[in-house]
Amino acid sequence: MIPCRFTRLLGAAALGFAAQASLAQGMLNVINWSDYIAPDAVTKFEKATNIKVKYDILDSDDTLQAKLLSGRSGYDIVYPSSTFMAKQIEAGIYEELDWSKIPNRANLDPDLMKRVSAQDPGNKYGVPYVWGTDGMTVNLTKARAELGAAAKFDSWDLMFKPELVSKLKNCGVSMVDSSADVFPVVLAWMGRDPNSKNPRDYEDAYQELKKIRPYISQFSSAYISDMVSGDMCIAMGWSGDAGMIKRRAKEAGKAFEFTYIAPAGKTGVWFTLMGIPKDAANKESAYKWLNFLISNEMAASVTNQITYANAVPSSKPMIRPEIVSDPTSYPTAEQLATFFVFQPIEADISRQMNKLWLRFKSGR
Ligand code: N2P
Repeated sequence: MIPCRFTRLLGAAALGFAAQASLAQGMLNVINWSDYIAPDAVTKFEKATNIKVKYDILDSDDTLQAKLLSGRSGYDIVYPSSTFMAKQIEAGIYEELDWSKIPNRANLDPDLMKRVSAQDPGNKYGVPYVWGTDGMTVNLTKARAELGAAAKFDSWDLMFKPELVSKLKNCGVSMVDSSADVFPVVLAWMGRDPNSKNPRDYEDAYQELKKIRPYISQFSSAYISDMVSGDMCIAMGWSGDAGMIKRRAKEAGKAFEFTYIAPAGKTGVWFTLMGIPKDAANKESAYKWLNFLISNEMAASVTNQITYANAVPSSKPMIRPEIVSDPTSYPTAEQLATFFVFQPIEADISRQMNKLWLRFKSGR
């Protein structure tokens, strides 16, 4: 039997080694959305930097925000939507970036930086990652069978009109679990200001949503596989996910025809940013990650995999032409001119929205 003192010593040595290894190797704790990075990005980063990455998945801006506001989140890199980050910046939770540690900043699109600076003044806290629109991915093969050959696929009516969405109930209706996405587009569809500050508008939008509640099969931000398998035939969600649905369905040999609808004049553009929480334990590693992700190679690789438009114009020659030319990923200038930009939501409206959202989801 090994003497107890000896085992204790062994244990201590092992612990010492582990601590040393992680010190020498460096650590990085990342939390990002599902299907939102090139699958080999983490291993490439680990190889290039000798930093070990722990990678978690988030399912909504609301849950990320709860983690960030509850004190120490434990993350070194987070991926909020710019509208949420704007409020989180006000709450003082982010590290002011030392851009000198991100030399690839030179790659970032100046126009995009300017747009983002409306929500992150002076671009002090956020590094633009990718951007996209809200819309609907539709399995035309299945939806046509329910709605008839004459059905039109160009407006939110498909999702928000009870007489239409009720017909899709059979083949599966998915909606993002995000009040900050759904309320603005419902308001736009109703002809109201999508970024309204009037509580009355949200109450009215809720009344519309209530009518379609019986026909919604699931609330989810990770609906790609449900669309690929055919379990859902319409998903209110985001642009790049549509590209992935199309590709994965093809790879899986599914004979479905898919389309993405971003209704002209009735939907919005959003930006995902990367930020470092103030209390991050591994800030130097975090800077390396930021710089790595906006290199031409990585930015191209991310867009090639997830089909979301990135913030690095010089990566375009490396992006597959069918993605760059697809208005799902890169809306045309004419489309963009009709789209609104999602704006940060004030605390009182946000509280009201969350309350209505819970009521809506639970069917009350
Ligand atoms: C997840 C996409 C997240 C987009 N696949 C957030 N607006």
